[in-house]
Amino acid sequence: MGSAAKNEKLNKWIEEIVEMCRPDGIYWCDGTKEEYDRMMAKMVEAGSATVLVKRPNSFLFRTDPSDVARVEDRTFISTSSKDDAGPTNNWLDPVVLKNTMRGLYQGCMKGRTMYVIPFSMGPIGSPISKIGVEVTDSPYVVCNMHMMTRVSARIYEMLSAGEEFIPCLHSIGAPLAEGQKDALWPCAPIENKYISHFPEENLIWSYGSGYGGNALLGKKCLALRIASAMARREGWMAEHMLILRLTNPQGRQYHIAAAFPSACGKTNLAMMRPTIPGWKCECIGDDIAWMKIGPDGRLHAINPENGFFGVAPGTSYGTNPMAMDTVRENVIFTNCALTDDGDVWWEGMTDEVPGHLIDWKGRDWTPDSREEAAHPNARFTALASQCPVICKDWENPAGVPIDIFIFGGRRSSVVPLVFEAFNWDHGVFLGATAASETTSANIGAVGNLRRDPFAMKPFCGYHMGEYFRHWLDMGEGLGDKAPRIFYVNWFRKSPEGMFLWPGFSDNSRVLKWMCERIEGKVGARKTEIGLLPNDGDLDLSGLDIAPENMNELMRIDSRAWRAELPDIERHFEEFGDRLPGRLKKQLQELRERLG
Ligand code: O2Y
Ligand code: MN
Repeated sequence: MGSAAKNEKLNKWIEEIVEMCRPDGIYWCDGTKEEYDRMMAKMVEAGSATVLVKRPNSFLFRTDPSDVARVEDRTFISTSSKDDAGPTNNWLDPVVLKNTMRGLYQGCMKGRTMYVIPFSMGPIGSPISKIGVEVTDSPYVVCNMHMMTRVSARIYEMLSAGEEFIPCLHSIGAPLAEGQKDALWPCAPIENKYISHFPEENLIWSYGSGYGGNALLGKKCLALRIASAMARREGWMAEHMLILRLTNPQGRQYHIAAAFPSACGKTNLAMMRPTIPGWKCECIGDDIAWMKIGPDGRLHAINPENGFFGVAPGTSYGTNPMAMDTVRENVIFTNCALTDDGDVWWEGMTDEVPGHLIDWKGRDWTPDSREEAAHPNARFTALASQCPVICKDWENPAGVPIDIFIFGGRRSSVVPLVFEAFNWDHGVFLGATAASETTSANIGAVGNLRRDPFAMKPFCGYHMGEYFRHWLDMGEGLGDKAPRIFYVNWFRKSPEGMFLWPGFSDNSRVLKWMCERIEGKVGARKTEIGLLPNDGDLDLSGLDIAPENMNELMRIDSRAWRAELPDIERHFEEFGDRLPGRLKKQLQELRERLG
């Protein structure tokens, strides 16, 4: 077996995988455009990719209907002790899980090529970055990894020089017998899908799915689940957060990192164009932030990713023009509908609905069809560098200094538009109790309240109680250089069920208030739940919003907040004795303030 790197651990690992998975051949990726083009051409020839004649160098894939999203039920944090995975994770004993998975991996790459993908999460060589090597039998994964991570032959040189790496094993779990015709989207049945993490040895094993977060292992698996466990051990932070830079008319820059559960508009906020005159917003990342305390004592963040794996439905020139411009060319679309003239379409993309489409399942579709044309979790994969508002510092190896953390969720009532935490511990309490109402685009029955601490429930690679403690510890390390913490809710509704706040570009008004709080330019009124804007301090100029709607947006209903307490108590009880006493104290203080 030839190898592209002189690294004993890598080569031994690859040998073991070859022995177990039995691929027909091995291909060592180099991340070049030529490699991408060649692999994409093969997939077009095989019929699994469709060329989009209307979008230069862009392709459409349709997955198997059973393989359309992350599979949380099949995602495991496998630590020696169950307690270390905590109550928010599925756990299996590592010996048992590895045994089961070895059985599945046996011969699973027969009839296929095994690709070795060397990649960096974060700019190659940044002190905050990490190297991974993904082994996969899916050419779709290779092409997506080219965009979502930095795939490069330079990584082989770093590995040859002894650099550490995180091994990520992936198989779609669909071996081909001699002469067997391949499926357009081969994958394994749901009961054989496993997305497994072994945080004690920084190892990822994924089997059976070719989709998104299950298969592009640099993203949720490495950059969040494994990285969060590493970050705790090493004293940094791996968070499910967008990063943006806001610049005021005087040129002062503010860096904001915001955590929202899936389906709350993170990509839209990350690429927002402010409505307030003179303010500028630039995108650094839309999903993940890695943060370390720098030599200046401040928290510096990088976006470890190289691209966007964004939800297509609902994205339009109205909701996110910058995303629309990002996906004009060089894009991989997955599970979108195909137009008759060779473009993609999805629900919410245009006001006018095309008269005929091929839907995400490959069937004729008209507006009379009963099902949606694009899958609700249809995606675009595009390079971050193609975003018109990408920040010039988005690849700065030192990262950007974070001024503001924002938490939030989708709440049709109770939670006001914006408030500030009293202090770090209170901010951690807000993150730890963050909740969102479920929509058709995410988990559970529509309208259920789901506690999703720090938007990390599906992504924390260890016990969530310890994760809260880590946040408290980081606050101690940062002292008076810690970012200020805010909580927002863009989704409050009137009693008639109408959204009260316009959202999107007008969210810049809320961000401006946060920046002015930092500068000490505006005060705030102390309430039971936190610090709220004083009347007149939120810049509403040019916005046609009825005063009664503003009042409702900012209203604090103490009774409704008191009614939240039992749910927060139940939520905290889940973490048992691993729940930090300082968070119990925060809950007690909230209880007392509410009276
Ligand atoms: O369903 C998937 O595999 C993708 S999930 C995803 C993709 C990009 C950014 N965030 C998410 C998420 O679920 O938070
Ligand atoms: Mn996400």
